[in-house]
Amino acid sequence: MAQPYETAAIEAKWRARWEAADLGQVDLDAANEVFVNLAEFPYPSAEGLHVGHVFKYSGVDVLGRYRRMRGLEVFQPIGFDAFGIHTENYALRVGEHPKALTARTTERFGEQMARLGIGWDWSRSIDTSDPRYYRWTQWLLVRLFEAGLMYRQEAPVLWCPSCLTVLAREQTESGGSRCERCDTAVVEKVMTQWFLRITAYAERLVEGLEELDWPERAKRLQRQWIGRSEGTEIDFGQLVVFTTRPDTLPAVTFIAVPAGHSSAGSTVPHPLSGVELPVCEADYVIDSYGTGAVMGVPAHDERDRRFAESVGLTISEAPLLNAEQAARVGRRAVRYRLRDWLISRQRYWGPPIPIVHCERCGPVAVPDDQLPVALPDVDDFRPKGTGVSPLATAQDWVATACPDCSRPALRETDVSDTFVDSAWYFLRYPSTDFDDRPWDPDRTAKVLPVDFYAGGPEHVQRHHLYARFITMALHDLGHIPFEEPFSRIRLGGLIVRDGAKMSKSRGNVVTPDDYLDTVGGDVLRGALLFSAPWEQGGEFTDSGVAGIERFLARSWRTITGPDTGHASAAHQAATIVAVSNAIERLSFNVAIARLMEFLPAATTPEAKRVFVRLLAPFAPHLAEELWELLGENHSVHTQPWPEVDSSALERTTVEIVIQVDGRRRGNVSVDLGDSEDKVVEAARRSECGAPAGSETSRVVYVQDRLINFVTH
Ligand code: ANZ
Ligand code: ZN
Repeated sequence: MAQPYETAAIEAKWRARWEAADLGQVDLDAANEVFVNLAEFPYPSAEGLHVGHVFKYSGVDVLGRYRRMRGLEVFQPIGFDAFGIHTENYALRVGEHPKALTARTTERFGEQMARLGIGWDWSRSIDTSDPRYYRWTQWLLVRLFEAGLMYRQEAPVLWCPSCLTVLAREQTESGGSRCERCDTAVVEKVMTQWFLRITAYAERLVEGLEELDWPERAKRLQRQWIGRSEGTEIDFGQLVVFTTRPDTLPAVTFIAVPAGHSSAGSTVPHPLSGVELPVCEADYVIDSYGTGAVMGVPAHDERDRRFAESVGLTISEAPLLNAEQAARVGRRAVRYRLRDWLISRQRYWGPPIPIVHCERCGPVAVPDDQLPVALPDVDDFRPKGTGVSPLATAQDWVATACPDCSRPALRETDVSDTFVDSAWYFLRYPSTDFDDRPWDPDRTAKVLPVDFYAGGPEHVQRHHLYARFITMALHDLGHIPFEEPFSRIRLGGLIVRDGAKMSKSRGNVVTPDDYLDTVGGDVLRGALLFSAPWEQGGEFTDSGVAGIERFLARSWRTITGPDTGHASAAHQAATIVAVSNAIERLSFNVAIARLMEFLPAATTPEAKRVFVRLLAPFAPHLAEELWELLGENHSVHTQPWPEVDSSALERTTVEIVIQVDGRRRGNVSVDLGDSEDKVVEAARRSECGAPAGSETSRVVYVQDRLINFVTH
């Protein structure tokens, strides 16, 4: 069997065979239990995949292939988040129509993913810019409008003078001052815009986190973003303030309001002393937080002190109220930092918001049987900067009849935010074969929610939050049976090069093509996964690529070589356990290291069959070829995962010490090598007083030894 390992030929051969056999496809109706293994779908807003994508998708694919071999029906769909500002800005830059661009780039992305051997179910792919998809995005908005969860309001909004559109606060950086897409300083404008009432769900969005299997970091980020605050509302005459320090009331010497507030310049009475206090304009008061007015306590609050000193206001050292007195000065109130979600975009490349404006009836939703409201073709799709979308230039399209009274009326010309498209896309995947409904109720109940979601930390405060809100709203409106979309989330780390994030300006960008053409898909995915634990991210180096290249070549030689050795049952069992555990905790680098270490022992027919199956999730093409050369039936990817001979196993569990703020509270027994998340869970289950997520500020985990919950 001494044949050369011809990577390119082998990979092309299996790609074609898998495609013909629809290997990625799962019959959702016939399946018993479906495991939804989901990765965030890409914006096709570049010429091809980034190695960061390759790292993320390869990890998801390893997990999916592994679970399939463990006997689960794994549904692993992919699509394209093609509508929206990301794609449109790229189209503007390269001077191509976004529709033509999307057609080209989605094709490219698909090709690259196939060359990486990523086993998506392409039969259920979606493209958010396809009318067959956005018809249902519009349907969703109509449902929200009917339920009072979508409304139109004049409000100060953030406008990007470069992207020429308003942005959600979530799409700005540096505390709402810069556009996240182009880094231009944003300006405030007062405009009439569409909003989704996410604030109605603020409480549930906080509470629901408790039950989810998400990294603590993701929960913390969402909690911070929602910004729940318990405080007191106190009346100062006609003005109401929100404070978390009612005990400081005696020391209040002024009231601060935002510039332009109607009470600025007047005075209001102190509720205890009756003394008239000045109402001052201060730029640190946020109009939309709390009650929009702050009681100024310069003796106890740093910002108030600086302000009082700068404008010469009195500072009072009056004694604080005790707890009992403080409870009587106002009303308990809960306030949130979260604002309603601004979804209007004065752009071209998105779903037209499905509303008609009638002089007599006001804004009227487009009836379901007239959806989709197709995006009109316009000659010039560039944003105009006039505050209206380029859709307004399509006059024949704008002029329509009111769905209610049939009089002449005008279409809404704004399109909706791209985050609306992605807030529900996972609901569509299982039901792409239905054109008369957004999702089929039975299919949905059987397949969803998503079992595993591979995300990016940059999406926690937006996409993940929006998807949770939309899921809760759809649940309440009776459209789906669950309230949380993603039972388990893990956040992928960043791949860097030369110690730095890849960027054009640094000149350290590597493209997957450079490697796909030379070393092939198996080596590229292996090299990325070997660089670091998936959740941590790591460094992409050419020596890493060379290392995996050597390992796969050695695998080829050993497996196609003579049966000589004598394998140890204990070694084999320990390898199977270690590789399985490492995959479960997404430490693919550790799994590959165990395979490297086991390879020299894979010299008996039995050990070779074990090795090739363990290798299959990582190097799908090579493993398939080796499986065939071993005389086995197609396909290695549908084989059962190797069984562990438990009598051959040595120690695999360890006792972990549980601490709270450094004090020992007990012990818990876990599997050797368990992840932090698993140990956190086990510690909480053990009832030794490990605090809940909301009470934990930080967790310190020393692998296989100790876990410390920090609560302050
Ligand atoms: C008096 C006071 C005294 C306050 C003191 C703090 C310390 P969190 O915890 O984030 O909810 N505040 C209330 N509304 C505000 C607004 N619209 N813009 C800016 N600041 C606002 O913060 C609540 C505290 O932030 C409130 O409690 C209020 O200042 C301020 F020694 O009231 B405090
Ligand atoms: Zn009308």
